[in-house]
Parts: sequence; structure tokens; C-alpha cells
Amino acid sequence: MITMDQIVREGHPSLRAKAKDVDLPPSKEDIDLLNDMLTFLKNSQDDEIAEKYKLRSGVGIAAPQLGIEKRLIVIHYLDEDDQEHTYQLINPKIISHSVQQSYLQGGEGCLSVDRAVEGYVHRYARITVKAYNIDGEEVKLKLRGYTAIVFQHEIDHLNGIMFFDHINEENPFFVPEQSKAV
Ligand code: SB7
Ligand code: NI
Repeated sequence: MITMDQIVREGHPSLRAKAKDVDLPPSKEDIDLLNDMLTFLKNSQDDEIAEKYKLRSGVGIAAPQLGIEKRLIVIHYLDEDDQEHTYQLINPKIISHSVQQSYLQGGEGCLSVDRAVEGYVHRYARITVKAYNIDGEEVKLKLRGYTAIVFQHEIDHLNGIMFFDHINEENPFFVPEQSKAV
């Protein structure tokens, strides 16, 4: 079971590395890892389990956050209508994006960052992602809103980019004209 002990923190080289493509079809090892990552997210969102194992709640995780430099991401959250959004993806790639940007009003955090970093993280408002699912099948996803933001946070981890790299240094709360709050 993945706990916070396995999550690498700021300063670990895997967070600044470019992760490697994963061979297809995925190996049992990579499938097991994607499933362990999903279990971690579900556990982190379960009040009792999170309290027992001292897990910080997370909606996404990328393999480099476990010190594993592979292009694997998992996203799991329930939206305001209690709809599940669950993705376990291999080699995800943004193949197109909007000009319009968006940002989370409350800013972003990261399981690998043990401090609050204030400021807006401007991202693309809409993205199209090509990836492979856990069965090794190609999928193409059109994403917007909160989901698009979380995807960009996770895909950034595969490229050694941290959320605070996107915050305006002079004015952390600067809002470009084409950026809308989510
Ligand atoms: C806010 C939080 C996340 C993504 C986008 C906005 C996920 C935080 C958990 N992680 O550190 C995942 O990399
Ligand atoms: Ni993160």
C-alpha cells in the first residue's frame, strides 16, 4: 500500500527529471503500479483511512512522485454531482489546447510540496489529450474546467515541472486577460 513515506518531496531529482515512455502493452508491474496509485488516491479521500495512515488528500498522482520516472498518471475525484472522474493513463500527451487560460481560484498544492505556495497557476482552459489506458488501448480525451487543470498538473510532473513554476514572480495573483477562474 502506498503511503506518504513513498512520496518524494521537493529536492528529489525525480521531480525535475523527464520521465520515460512506458512500453505497450503495459507490463504487469506497470498495471500494478497504476492500480496502487489509484488505491492511494481513494484511500487519501476516505476520512477514516486517511486519518489512520496520515494521508494527505489528493486528486491526482504521477509516477515521478514515487521516485519512478515513468510516464504514468492517475486522477480520481468526485465532482459536485457525485460523479466519479477516474483516469489511469500511460504516456499522456497534450495534442492541442485552447488559447484561453484558466486557473483555480484557491491556487494549487502538491503532495510533493510540504508548504503552501500562494498565487494563481494559469493553465490552458481546454486540452485534448492522447494517451493509452490500463488495457493498452489508445484514448483521446477532450477536457475542460477542473479536470483540465488537474491533468496539466500531473502531465507537468512527467516533464519535471512543478505548479509553482507557473506562478508570476512579481505578482503571484496577476490574471492575464484571457484567463478565467475555475
Ligand atoms: C490542485 C491539486 C492537484 C492538481 C491540480 C490542482 C493535485 C495535487 C496532488 N498532486 O501533487 C498530484 O501531483
Ligand atoms: Ni503534484
